[in-house]
Amino acid sequence: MPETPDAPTLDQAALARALSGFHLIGGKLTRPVNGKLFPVVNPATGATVAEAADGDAADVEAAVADAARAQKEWALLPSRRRGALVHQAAQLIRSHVEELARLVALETGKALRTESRVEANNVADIFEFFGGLGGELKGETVPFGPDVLNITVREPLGVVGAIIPWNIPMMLMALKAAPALVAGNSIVVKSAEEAPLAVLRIVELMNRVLPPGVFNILSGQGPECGAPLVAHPLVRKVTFTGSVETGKIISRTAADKLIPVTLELGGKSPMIVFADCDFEKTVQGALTSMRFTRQGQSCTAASRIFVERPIYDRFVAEMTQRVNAMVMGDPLDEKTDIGTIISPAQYEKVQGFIAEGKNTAGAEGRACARMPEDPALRKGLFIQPHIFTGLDRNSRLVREEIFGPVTVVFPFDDAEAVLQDSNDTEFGLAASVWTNNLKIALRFAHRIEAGLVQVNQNLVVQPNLSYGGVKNSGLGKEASLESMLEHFTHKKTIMVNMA
Ligand code: TXE
Repeated sequence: MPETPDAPTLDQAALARALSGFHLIGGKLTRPVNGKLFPVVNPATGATVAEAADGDAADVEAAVADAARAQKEWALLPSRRRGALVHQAAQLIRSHVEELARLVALETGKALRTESRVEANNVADIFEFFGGLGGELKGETVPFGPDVLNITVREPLGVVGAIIPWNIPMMLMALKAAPALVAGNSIVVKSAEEAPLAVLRIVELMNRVLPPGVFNILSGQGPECGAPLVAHPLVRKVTFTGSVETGKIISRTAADKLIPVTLELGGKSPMIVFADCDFEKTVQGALTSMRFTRQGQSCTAASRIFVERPIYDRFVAEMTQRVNAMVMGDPLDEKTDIGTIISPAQYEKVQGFIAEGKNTAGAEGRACARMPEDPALRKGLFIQPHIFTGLDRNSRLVREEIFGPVTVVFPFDDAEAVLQDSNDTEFGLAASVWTNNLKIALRFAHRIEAGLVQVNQNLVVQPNLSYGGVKNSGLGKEASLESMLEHFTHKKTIMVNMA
């Protein structure tokens, strides 16, 4: 059995093999009870890079039992001490950033320079940020007269079950685990089938500092491993990022147990561009907002772009030219801007949308950027970014989350009408408005139905800013002190009568 290295390694293939076949339960790398494995495939080459533990209810039972035991002691530590330990563990992530970036690039096909390295750094930031918040788990005193002491205290919920997806697996795990742990909960994560390795390595590294049993991770399929985790009676909170359909299934199970859930689901985010915008900055903003570097596999991707008519043609032409200049290729090559789609299933889904757009009368789909020519990438799941114009507002490409490098662009003439169009969606995750008119920017910021509206910028999630959607995009918030207090603790009231 290959051993996992202590020191950071840049040999991601060897690390992937060393992590093969394990969960991490109770501080130890553990084999699945049923002995089953499933392949982890590099989407850029089609090669199997590792075998992941194919967990089921028996592993869930073991992990939750350990987590429940460990949580009792963990909750008794002073909260600043818990924060300090999480912060100390974050330093191990920091020193392994390059290693983690290469490992996640290998399993997800996300380009190292533009995506995977950024994600790994964000993970260290998130654990450091929440590690610093241990002292903020404060309660209140409520005046009731001189002989009565009424106080509230923040208590952890118990064992948290976290189900994560594959698009930014490390960061989405960190946004759940960091506040959950600092608040005094223990956590059992179920990783995504497509990306189980880098997250396992993070949990392994952090377990060198944290007490055994507080931070556990399982790999496996959704129905066989994720569902029993959600249903386990000792799991007292579930936090999930993924599809709307799975979010609803998880919510139903949680409702039967009467436990709280946090859901981060899909999006169809509008980007609204007024003619008075800073043109250069805005075109560049369209590229980043659309997350073309992540093949558009982002819930906040600007997948509907509305451009005021006077600059519409110029905008589409300039955007097309810039996307054309992006380099698609080996995710681990520093020259690469755009890597691959995650899996054959997602590849087929995205190609289906593109074919539908191309077959729509009156629509034009511009395929941008050159497909890689390297024969080693022949089986890679590369899809050229597509910019569609001329589509009907009711087209599936306009209404459904594609989760691929496909955006649709519309001209507009009337601000009120474009506001209605922006809100004409089941989703409400993010939006951006690009204008130098503060009055318009603020009016849109207030009236767009979304959890996050950005004006003249598009930044990725910040650990200290609340993040989460409305409508079918989810329930509850991640990031920020508020997410820790509201979603990973309950407020207990203590009344002392001294009369
Ligand atoms: O999602 P799933 P998939 C959207 C995006 C994408 C679509 C499908 O549109 O095309 O969802 O992606 C686990 N009980 N997003 O199939 O199925 C599963 O094992 C418990 C947007 O990957 O929701 C994985 O760990 N768990 C999104 C996780 O749920 C279950 C990111 C996500 O898988 C389960 C990803 C069950 N019954 C996809 N079934 C975003 N908001 O960023 C599945 N899982």
